[in-house]
This record gives sequence, C-alpha cells and structure tokens, in this order.
Amino acid sequence: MIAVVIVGVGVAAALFGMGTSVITADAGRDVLVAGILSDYIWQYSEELEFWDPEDNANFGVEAGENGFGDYDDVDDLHGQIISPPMGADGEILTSFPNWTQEITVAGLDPDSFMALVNPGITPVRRVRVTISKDGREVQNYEWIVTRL
Ligand SMILES: [Ca+2]
Ligand SMILES: [Ca+2]
Repeated sequence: MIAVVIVGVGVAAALFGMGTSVITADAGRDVLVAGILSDYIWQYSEELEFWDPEDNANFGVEAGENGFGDYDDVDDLHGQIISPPMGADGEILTSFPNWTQEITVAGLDPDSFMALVNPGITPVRRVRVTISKDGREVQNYEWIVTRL
C-alpha cells in the first residue's frame, strides 16, 4: 500500500491574458479539463504498489510489462507520455485527441521530502503529471507517494 499527499499545482502562465491576472473563459475550461486528466492519473496510481511485487530493485517498467494493463508499481509510470490521454481505468479518451498526460517519477530524500535522490534507495517518490493541450503546457500537478 501507499500513502499520497498533493504537494503542488502549477498553472501555465501562458493561460493568462497579457498584463492581467484574469483567466479567460477558454483558459478556465482548459484548466478544468487539465485538473480532471491529472486526477485520472492520481486515481490510476492509487491502485499501484510502491515497489514492483516481483522485482523491487528496478526503477521504471519491468521486463514483460507492456502497457497500463500490466503496470503494477508507481515507478512504472515514469516517462509515460499518453496522448490521447487516459482515464482512471486506463481507457484511452479518444474525444480529447489534442491533450497529453506526461508523467515523471523521482526519488525524494525521506528526511527533507525535497532533495532528489536515487529512487532505488528511498521509500519516498514524487509523481509529477504535466497536462498539455496542442503541445502547450496547461497545468502540472505533483504529489508525494510513500511506502506504508
Ligand atoms: Ca512493475
Ligand atoms: Ca517498476
């Protein structure tokens, strides 16, 4: 099992009008969609183990794992670029063809929860999902996953 805590949400500056902090209606809708698409990755990741059940020293996808139906630990998500994006159940959302979910997973120092460290030696991971539309970042989300 894993424990999860949100640590950051960033909205791309390009969404805001020049010289104003008022977000436009279209940009607001895009931020809403981005929030939903990142939440799908969160939901998917909640079902994963912290370490791979069969090869826990490895970081990334293990041999024989060929897609989201096979992934079974959090770091299997590292480097995944999904476009069209996927839902929480792994189903591809073909009605959002110009949207992308990009996932990175890193190891964090267990004392500071800040410094990046070798993910093979720490029980703390930072998951970052960047949501883009037409190749432009709309929003990114970060959360920390720890082994229980
Ligand atoms: Ca795995
Ligand atoms: Ca793995």
